[in-house]
Amino acid sequence: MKRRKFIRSTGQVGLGLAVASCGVNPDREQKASAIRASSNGPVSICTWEFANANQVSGNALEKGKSALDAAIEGVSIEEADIKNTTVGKGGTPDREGRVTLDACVMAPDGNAGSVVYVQNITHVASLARMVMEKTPHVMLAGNGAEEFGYQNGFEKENLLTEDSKSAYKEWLKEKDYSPIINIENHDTIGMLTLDKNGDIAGACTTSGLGYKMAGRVGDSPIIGSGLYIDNEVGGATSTGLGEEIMKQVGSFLIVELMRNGMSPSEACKEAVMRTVKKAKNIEDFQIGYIAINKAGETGSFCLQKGFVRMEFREGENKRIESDYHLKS
Ligand code: SD4
Repeated sequence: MKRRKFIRSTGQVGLGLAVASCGVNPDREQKASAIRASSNGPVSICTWEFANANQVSGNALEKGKSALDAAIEGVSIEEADIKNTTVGKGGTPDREGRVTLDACVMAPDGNAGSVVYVQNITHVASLARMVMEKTPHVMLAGNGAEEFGYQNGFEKENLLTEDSKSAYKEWLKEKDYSPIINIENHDTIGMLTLDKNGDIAGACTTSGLGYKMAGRVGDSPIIGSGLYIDNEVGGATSTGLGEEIMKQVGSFLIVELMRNGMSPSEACKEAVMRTVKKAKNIEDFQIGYIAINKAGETGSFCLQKGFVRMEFREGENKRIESDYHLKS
């Protein structure tokens, strides 16, 4: 058996056992299969107020493009926007002044691709897709990912813009590392799409935490943490302090909770509550999740006030404020 096939099949066995051991409630299972049977696409949702990106994705879906094509088209808008200092070109650098990008994608067939620590390519979600489609691997890092990109037509670019460079020079004066909740450090774009065929895909792309340690990689490119799709159930993606999201494998957790009957909002809330139970200093950071199920129902939940999602449905692109845990 080929390695990839082996991994996929053992993964499925593992999942089956996990579900069996939690005990599937027959009512919930019935509800879940009814939801799976009635898809209401197309729908596109994304983290934060990336209205333009979500509109582009929504328009692509309306034109009949696939969920994966639409998600990547959508997030590419933010990767190319040099005014956005948390995604793609123009992203805030690490403490050594290097911009390092992370991204992943997941397709309706369960395939996944990811790149981490990419320093000279803007469209890392497309690069992650290429890893998924053209290599026997899921994740490529650093120079290897870049070399693979150049061999496949990606352009080498300097991602540090003049604005990011001067902000970095300012930062060097104090070298203070205290992320500001909901501001510069928390604008990763995670996007989930449900196309006209009822298929679900997603993409997540970021420059990670601003002024992070050299070599640091967050949740965004980690399949299961920053993004997870199971086309039989739904998808989830995250934003916020990656260290806390990774510890709960948050996006995978949300999809499994939806599989067992929770609505997207309930599942996002439960994932945040796992962090609330275990993490220290929850007042000092933000985490937020968005999710979609097979019926096109969506939801979100976050730790602190201030997280929003965009939602495109029936030609309308709406800003929706997320419910949150820390209410004073
Ligand atoms: C990270 N989760 O690298 C990302 C940061 C983020 O909005 O979401 N910013 O930890």
